[in-house]
Amino acid sequence: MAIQTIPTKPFAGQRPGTSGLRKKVSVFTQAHYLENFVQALLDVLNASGADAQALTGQTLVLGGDGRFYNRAAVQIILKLASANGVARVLLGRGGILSTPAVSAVIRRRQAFGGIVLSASHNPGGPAGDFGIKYNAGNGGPANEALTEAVYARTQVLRELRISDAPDIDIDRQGLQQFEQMQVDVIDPVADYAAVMRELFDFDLLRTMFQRGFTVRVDAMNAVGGPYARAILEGELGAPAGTVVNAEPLEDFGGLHPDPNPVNAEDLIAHMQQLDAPDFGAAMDGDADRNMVVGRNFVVTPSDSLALMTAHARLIPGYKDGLTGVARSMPTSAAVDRVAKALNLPCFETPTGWKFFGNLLDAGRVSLCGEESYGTGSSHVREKDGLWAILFWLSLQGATDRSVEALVREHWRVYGRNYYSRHDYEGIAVDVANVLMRDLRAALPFLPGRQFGVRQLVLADDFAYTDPVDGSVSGQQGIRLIFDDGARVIFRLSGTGTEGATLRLYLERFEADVALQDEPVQKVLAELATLADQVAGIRARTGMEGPTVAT
Ligand code: G16
Repeated sequence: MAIQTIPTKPFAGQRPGTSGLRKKVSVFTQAHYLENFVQALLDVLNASGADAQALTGQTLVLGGDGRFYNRAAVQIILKLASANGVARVLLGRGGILSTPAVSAVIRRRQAFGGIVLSASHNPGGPAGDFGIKYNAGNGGPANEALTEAVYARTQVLRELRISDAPDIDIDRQGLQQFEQMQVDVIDPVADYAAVMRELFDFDLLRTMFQRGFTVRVDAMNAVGGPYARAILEGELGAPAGTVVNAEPLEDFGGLHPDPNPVNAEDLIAHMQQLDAPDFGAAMDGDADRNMVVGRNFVVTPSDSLALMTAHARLIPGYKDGLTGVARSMPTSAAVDRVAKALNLPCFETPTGWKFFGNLLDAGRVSLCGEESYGTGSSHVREKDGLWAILFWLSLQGATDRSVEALVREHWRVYGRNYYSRHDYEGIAVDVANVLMRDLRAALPFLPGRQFGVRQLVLADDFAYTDPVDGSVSGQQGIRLIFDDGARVIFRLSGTGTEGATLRLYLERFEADVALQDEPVQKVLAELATLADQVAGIRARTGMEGPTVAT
């Protein structure tokens, strides 16, 4: 066994997107593709600046969502890590760790950082997607400075340092020696479950299940299954079968593990039946996203964040109140209304969980959320699907009210932010870029224009100055804001792997309780037409409407 130095050539396009590097499996399995990216990452971490420690001699956490290529990628990364001076790797058994679990393990064990193997909600299998991202010592996604440095390194990389040691047994828990590096194969659930026990009243949840409260959690054949089973069925006494699609499969059993009403239609159908469970929820590929569903009632992620903020004090982990809240810019402003009423600071960040990291580290926010079915808190530095499920269960236990009753009461008090996201997928990249370029060029001429009953009061390209480190991120989405508070936002997705996806976010506020029960798409149709009028989506893409509306 020896450390080899192997020549390599840079690949174009290894720039991480909204959340790490995501590509088709066929791209990742090209000779040296994964190796190059990981070598670049390790080089950057080993060259950390004067005030930062280098990786050599440190501990890294490693695990993924179990999708196709996960197991092979783990072996490759171990060989690179050992040859690049890593002292110890904490590896989830079977190569499995959910994204929030990686964050929990990094934090609890004070690791240097961690590598997550996941393309999140993107489909898996040999024809699907694979992904890799790095989380720093705070447990959160690497910031843009680091991801850019890794990208720059990939462009000049000429050599790999890699061990030729044989594969290790990743299914055997415990310590194994790998060259001069130790690999500690750990239970993927234990650290995460310990964090959940600190936040929630498990006795209350146990009592709910004893009294016959029924739940259906759809893990979508992805990594959330083992976590939900261990905690809900194992510890809290929910009946077996509460968690469905609970076995992580390499191709997610053909499901698209994105917990929204379109892709989790089976859950929606179950929650519409007469004998539906009291509560339903789904998680995505790496278990950081969640969708909350009551009986015949779907909660939008933006509303979920607003309700969590309003009721946080009912949950033991947040009983002393929140320091502040944050949402991504395209997320509805429902939470802003709660924050105002509770006199809490409320931050608006660009899309991407990484932008919450500084605010959480500085103690300026305790809860954060995004329209893309993500909610989380300061307990880790990632969004967290099962945490959100336990939060909503606890909320129902503490108030003895159903999901629907809680949301309707919320709308009555704060008003309803009607909200929808329209995705136009698979657009030619140049068409999408020209659309955004033309929109940007039109921005100066839009304010003051009348669109039906509304006047446009602000048109800009969202830019964010991080209040903690002062870094500036520009071109984060085009916002059209109207005099009645309605918003239309245009962004290109940073997580897709084929062509471009245009995301159109529509929002309108309704204070009148009598008007809060209208079909969402009907209420927002006028804004969708207006968006098309301004951006020429149909004419440019040739598409009659969005491929997915959630
Ligand atoms: C990632 C990011 C989220 C973001 C989402 C959608 O989620 O972590 O912050 O909201 O992508 O991003 P985009 O609109 O650019 O596609 P995940 O669950 O895919 O890691």
